[in-house]
Amino acid sequence: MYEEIIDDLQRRLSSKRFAHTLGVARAAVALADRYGEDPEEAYLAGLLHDCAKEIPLSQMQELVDNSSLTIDVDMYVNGALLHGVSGAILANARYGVRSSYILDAIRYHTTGRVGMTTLDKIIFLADYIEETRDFPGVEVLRKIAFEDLDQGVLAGYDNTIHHLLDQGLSIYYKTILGRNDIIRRIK
Ligand code: DGI
Ligand code: FE
Ligand code: FE
Ligand code: FE
Repeated sequence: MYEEIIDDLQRRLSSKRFAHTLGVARAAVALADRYGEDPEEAYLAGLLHDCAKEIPLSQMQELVDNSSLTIDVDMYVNGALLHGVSGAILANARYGVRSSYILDAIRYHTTGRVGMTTLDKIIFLADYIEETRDFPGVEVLRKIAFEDLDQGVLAGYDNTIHHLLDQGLSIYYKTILGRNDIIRRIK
């Protein structure tokens, strides 16, 4: 399935990012099986989630400028945040994805959002737990991800926020709003 997309991604991504991409697609299928989502949609969203990750920030911004999307400035100036939005635009324009369910999962894979869909959560989590990831705590996160999807997403948020605090980086406000929303749903 999706051989043309896979070949194109292999040409456009570094080998490390390409391996990560295949890992996310596979992890997304496993999570889709566990949580009753369509495995093909999960696979495609996983394949394309980082398709814009390695283009220059100026090109990510150009994709946004030429789209109908409006983005707040905190996200617009930060490629770590903007590549999801730009990736969703590219998934549509270059790879022909028309499903807004899939495009949104790509768009929100880094920050999450208030009211995440099941596919949003699957891609958000697959990004952390895929087979090439080996940060401290990844095994625990893998276990939680297959026990309870919302608890997994919360653990993912907490991991990211810990990391940002440790590095002295800013925390995008919608990341906080997304985490608060998951906590509200768990209770
Ligand atoms: O693209 P990946 O490296 O596979 O993973 P990602 O899209 O989940 O995260 C990309 C980067 O974004 C990662 O280095 C951490 C950073 N990030 C995630 N949430 C926030 C953030 N950076 C800021 N400043 N604020 C956030 O809320
Ligand atoms: Fe990403
Ligand atoms: Fe990723
Ligand atoms: Fe991530």
